[in-house]
Amino acid sequence: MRLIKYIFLRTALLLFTLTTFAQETESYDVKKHYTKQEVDIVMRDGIKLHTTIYSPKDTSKKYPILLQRTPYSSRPYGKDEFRSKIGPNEFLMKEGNIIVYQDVRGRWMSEGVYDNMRAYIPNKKGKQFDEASDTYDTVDWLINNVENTNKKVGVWGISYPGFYATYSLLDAHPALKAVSPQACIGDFFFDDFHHNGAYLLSYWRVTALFGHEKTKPVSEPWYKFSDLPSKDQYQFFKDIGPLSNLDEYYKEDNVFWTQLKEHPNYDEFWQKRGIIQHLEKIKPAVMVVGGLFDAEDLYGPFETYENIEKRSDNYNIMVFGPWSHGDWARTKKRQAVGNVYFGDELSMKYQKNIETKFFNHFLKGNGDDKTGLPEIQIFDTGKKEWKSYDSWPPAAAQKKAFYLAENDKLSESKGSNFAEFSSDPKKPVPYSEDIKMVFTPRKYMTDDQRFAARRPDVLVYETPVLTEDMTLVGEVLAKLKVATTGTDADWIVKLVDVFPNNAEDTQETQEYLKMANYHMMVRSEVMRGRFRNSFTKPEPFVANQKTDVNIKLQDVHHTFKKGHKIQIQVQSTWFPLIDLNPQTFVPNIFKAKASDFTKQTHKVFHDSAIEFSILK
Ligand code: PG9
Repeated sequence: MRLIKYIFLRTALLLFTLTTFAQETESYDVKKHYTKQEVDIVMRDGIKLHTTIYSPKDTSKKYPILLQRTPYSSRPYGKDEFRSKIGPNEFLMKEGNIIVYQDVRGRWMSEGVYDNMRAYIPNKKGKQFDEASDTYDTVDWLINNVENTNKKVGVWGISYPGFYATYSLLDAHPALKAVSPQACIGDFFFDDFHHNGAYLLSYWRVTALFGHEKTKPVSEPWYKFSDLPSKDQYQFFKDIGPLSNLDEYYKEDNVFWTQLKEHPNYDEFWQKRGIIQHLEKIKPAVMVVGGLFDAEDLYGPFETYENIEKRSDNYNIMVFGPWSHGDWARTKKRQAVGNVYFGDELSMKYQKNIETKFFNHFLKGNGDDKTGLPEIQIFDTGKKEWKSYDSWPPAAAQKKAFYLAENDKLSESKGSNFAEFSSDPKKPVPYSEDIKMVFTPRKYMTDDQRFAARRPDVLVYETPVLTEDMTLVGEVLAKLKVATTGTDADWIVKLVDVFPNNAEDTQETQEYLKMANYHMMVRSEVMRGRFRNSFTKPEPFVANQKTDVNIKLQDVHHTFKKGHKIQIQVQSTWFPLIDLNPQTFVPNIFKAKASDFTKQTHKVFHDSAIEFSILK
C-alpha cells in the first residue's frame, strides 16, 4: 500500500514540476512590444555611462521611466539583442513602462573608475561626483531626451543594484517619485562580506568579481583556479589553510581583496562607504523589500527602512517575505528555502499586488500617497502566513528573556554555573550538512541543525515542548557571558525551531518525511569576539576572565507553534561560511599564520541571556 502511495505521489510531483516549468517558460516577446536603444549619458565630470533604454512601441500614451543602475551590466549589448524579461516584474513589463538599465561608473561599458560602495559626498561642488550625482544626471537626461515619457521616474534594484537604488534617494532629482531598494546593501561590514567583523569566506569568489577598478572582459577569469564545482568547499578551504594563502588565488591586481586585507577593522574605509548614515530628509516614496532568509543582505533592508522611518517623513513601507536572496523577483510556483516550504506563488502575488501597485500609484497616479498598502507586510515563517502591522516591530510586542541555564535548558530563570566546550580550528563546525562549491551560500538559512546539535563543540539549550504558540517579532539579542583559555574567539548564536516528531505542519506530503523533528534554523549571527566592545578598536580577551559578548541577530517574524520547542545553539566556528578565528589575538586575521591557530576551551555562563519580543 505504502509503495503504491509513494509511486502515486512521485508521479504527481513529476507532473506538478513539469506544469510549473511550463508556466515559468511561458515567454513574453520583449522585442515585439519594445524598441531598444543604447546611449552613453555624459555625467557632470564628463564621464559617459552606458545606458540601455527599452521603450514601448505603442506611442499612443506617455510612460514613466523605471531605472536600474547596476554593476552586473546592462547587457545584452547591441540594438538587436533584447533581454527576455525587463523591469522589476512581468506585470510592469506587460503594462508598458520605459525600462532603463545603466552600467554604473567603472563597470562594463561605462567609463570611469569603479569603487565598491563609493562613499557619498554631501554638498557636492562643481564636478564632484558620487552615485547620487550620477543618478541625478542620468534622470535629468532621461526625462529630457527620451520620447513618450510622463517625466516621472522610479528606481528599483536587488542587492548591489538595491544599494544604488538607496543611493538614488540622496540629493534626489525632483522627477524621482518612487524607489524600491530590495535586499539593499547597507554596509559591507555588516552585509555580504562581513558579519560583525568575521569575513564571509564563502564569498571569496565575489571578492574577485568586484576586485577591479575597471571591469575585466567577461572572458578573462578573475581568479586562478579551475575544476571548482567538483570540490567539497569545506575540504577545499581546510586544505588552503589561513586566509593569507588566498593571495595566490587572486590576480595580483585584485584591488578589493587588497582592501579587505588592509582594513580588517571597521575603519574609515568602511565607515565612509556605509549608506545608512545618510538616510535623512528623503523625499521620494520608498518601498523596502527583503527576504527573511536572505543570507547576503539582511542588515541593509532592515536598517534602510528603520532609518528612513526615523529620520524622514516621506512615504516609506516595508515588505519582508519567506525568501532567500532575491527570491521575490522569481516566478516559480512553489516557494521554499532549502527544505522548508512556505506556500505557492508568494513571489508572483507580491509582484502583482504589492510591487506593481506601489510603482503604478506613484508613477501613473494622481500624486497622493494613498496606496492602500500597509506600512508593514511581513510573513510569519512559523505559521506560514502574511501579517500586516502599522509599525515595525509591532507596537503590541512585549519584551521577554530566556537564559542559557543548567542541563541545556532555555529557562526563564538564570543559572549559576557554566557549560564549556573545546573549540578546535582544525575541526570546525560546518555551517551546513550540504556544503557545495556555491558562488554565495543562499539556501542554508533554514537548514536542519541536528547535525550541529550532536557535536561536542556546539552548546544546545531548549525550552520544554511549547503548550501554546509563541510569536517572536523583531530583533533577537544574545547577551552572552563567556570566557576562553585563549585571547580571541568567535561566538555564533543560532535560533532554532524544533519540530515535533509527527511534523503536522507540512504543506506537501513529500515533506513530512523530512520535517519530523526537523531543527529549522530561524536566525543566526556571529560576533567576532575582538569587536565585542568596538568594531573600530578590536580587543583581545583576558584568558579565563568572564566577559560580556552581545550579539544582535537580525529581525525575525516567526511563530514557534504549540508542540514545538525553541532552541538556541552556541558555537565558535562556522566553516567555511566564515573564516577561522586563530583564538589567539593577532593584529590582522587576514595575515595570520598557520601556527597562530590554537585549540582553546570556551565557557558560556548560565546567566547568559537571549532577549527578544513576543506578540501575545
Ligand atoms: N549582495 C550580493 C553581493 C554584492 C556585492 C558583493 C557580494 C555580494 C549581490 O549583489 O547579489
